[in-house]
Amino acid sequence: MSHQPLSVVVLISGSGSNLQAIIDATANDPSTKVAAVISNRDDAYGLERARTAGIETRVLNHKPYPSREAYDQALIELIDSFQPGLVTLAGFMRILSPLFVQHYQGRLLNIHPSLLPKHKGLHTHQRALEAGDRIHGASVHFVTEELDGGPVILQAQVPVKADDTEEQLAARVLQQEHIIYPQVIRWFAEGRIAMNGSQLEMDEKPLDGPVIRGCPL
Ligand code: NHR
Ligand code: GAR
Repeated sequence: MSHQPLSVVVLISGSGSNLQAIIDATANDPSTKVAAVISNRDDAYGLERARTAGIETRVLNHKPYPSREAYDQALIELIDSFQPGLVTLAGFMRILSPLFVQHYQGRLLNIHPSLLPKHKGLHTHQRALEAGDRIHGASVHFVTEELDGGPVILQAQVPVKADDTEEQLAARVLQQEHIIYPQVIRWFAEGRIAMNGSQLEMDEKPLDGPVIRGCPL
């Protein structure tokens, strides 16, 4: 007996390299299907990647909406028209209101380019360099109302090298993002991870800290 595949809606704002990693990982995986890609920007390159893969795309521009809540309500209606079991933020650059987050509680994931709880918010690579961090990385977490504050499922560490530029460091982190985001989506599709209230569970047991992929050499 096989289940219906997990249907995933991916939200993007830009290049969509994480989207590409998700597309590639799910292409030969009958357990998961990308139902649609939604961008708040019509010039996001990720839309092109989705079209190339034969995936439905939609653009919902936030600019004409009078408030964050009005936009988020429209976004909910658009997403729900695809009836997803999982919604993933992949370089989606809009903060989401409590109304949105509550609607998708337990089935909304984000990838954030830092070792949370360090460097929440934007410009994480620059801030890791300024802080003199020796290790940096990326985190996949369930989204809660607290920005970049939801329970972290999986992190990948990368070394910060002595003369790193922001771009070099970002590229090293991004490479790991492309491994860990599809991994977490696979775990979700297999029913291995869940958020119960605010408690993260893996294999039906509480998981009180993230799984960590150590520093590659
Ligand atoms: N929403 C909630 N409620 N919780 C989270 O954890 C969220 C979220 C929405 C997005 C991604 C996030 C990141 O991983 C994310 C996590 C955008 C901003 C931001 O300041 C901050 C964090 C994240 C995404 N956005 C500006 C805004 O006013 C716009 C910036 C721009 O357009 O360039 O929305 O880092
Ligand atoms: C990724 O590094 C992702 O972690 C980050 O933006 C990049 C998107 O790249 N997300 C955020 O900073 C969210 N605020 P991509 O479009 O190529 O996947």
